[in-house]
Amino acid sequence: FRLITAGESHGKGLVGVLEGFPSNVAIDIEAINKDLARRQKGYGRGGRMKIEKDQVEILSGIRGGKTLGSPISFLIENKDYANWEAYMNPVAIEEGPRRVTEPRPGHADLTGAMKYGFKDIRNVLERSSARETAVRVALGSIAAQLMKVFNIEVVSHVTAIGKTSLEERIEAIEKIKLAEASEVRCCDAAKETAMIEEIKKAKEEGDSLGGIFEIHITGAPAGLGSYVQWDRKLDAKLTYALMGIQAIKAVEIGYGFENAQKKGSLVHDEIFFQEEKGYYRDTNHAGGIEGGMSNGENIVLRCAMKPIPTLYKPLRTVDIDTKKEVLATVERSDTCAVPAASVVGEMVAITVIAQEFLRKYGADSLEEITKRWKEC
Ligand code: EPS
Repeated sequence: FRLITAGESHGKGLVGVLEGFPSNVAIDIEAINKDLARRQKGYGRGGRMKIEKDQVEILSGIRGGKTLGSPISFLIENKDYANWEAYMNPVAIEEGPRRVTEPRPGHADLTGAMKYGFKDIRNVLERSSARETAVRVALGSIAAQLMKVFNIEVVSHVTAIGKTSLEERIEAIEKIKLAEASEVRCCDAAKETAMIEEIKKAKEEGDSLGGIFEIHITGAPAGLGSYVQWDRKLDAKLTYALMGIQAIKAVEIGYGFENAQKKGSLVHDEIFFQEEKGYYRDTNHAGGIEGGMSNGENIVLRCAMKPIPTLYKPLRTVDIDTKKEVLATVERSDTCAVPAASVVGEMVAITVIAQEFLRKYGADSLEEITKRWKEC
């Protein structure tokens, strides 16, 4: 299936379209709304999240709680549009008051305005905003509901914010799930406190913070993706999609960077077999992907998010009207959105897994897919 998202941050709303999704899949709309609410949480978010209460309004493709195989489309309303109508109306706007001419270093602002020929940077920031990730969460939540039928699930947790990071990698899914109750999605209570302190301090200083989150996918069968062509590799597809999330600057599969500094004998996961289990490994340094294919172990992905470029203590930049040195625009913003990005990452990753799953097992109806899945 393919996906498309639309919508400006302070426009009327956000729209998602999912085309090629199979029929007869039961969709719980409240579960989508729950995932949207998970994305809105997180210590370090700004004032905007107090205004919004993201919910999907399904426009097509689902009837009586089941997918039709036709394009699924939905709307997520921007409640803040009520405050922005005069500046964001599609027909006529009040020019001037909300015009932005001081591009923020690290943001799409300057290059976006140059590329599309804008004299108002607002035209760029409205779409480059991470508000768009709400749509990708809703799309991913639909994909996740399909994957759950086949016992494939996704979890995530934050492993670092600013200078605070977990000392060890955690592989136990039950432990990772504890992150759900944390304000920063961190499953270690001491680190959670330190992360919150760092965010508080950054906020006081008018600064922002990035961090790292980890995604674990359980239950994926061996053989998603393929080794036969570079652009069919599962790791290539996952990293492509995850790098498409705003502010993500690096993605690692399993112990990718650590493995690079070890001998092969310490890196590669030995293969075992048991009648009841089939093939399995006792270690998972590969992060569940070998030769561009899932190998049946948990798929482990780590993403690094840069600090948000909107600063209350702005950096130097150049005004696009005068070409004089000025301080960058100060827009209302979040101090840290790593916990929110962790939820987005989950949903983006499970979307890719669902796409590859359907490529392997068929994509018309749930019944057909189930039959193929049982046969393989
Ligand atoms: C964002 C700036 C803030 C964030 C926003 C992303 O919005 P505003 O400018 O309205 O205060 O809250 O994130 C969301 C709206 C969201 O839903 O995640 C930005 O510039 O990227």
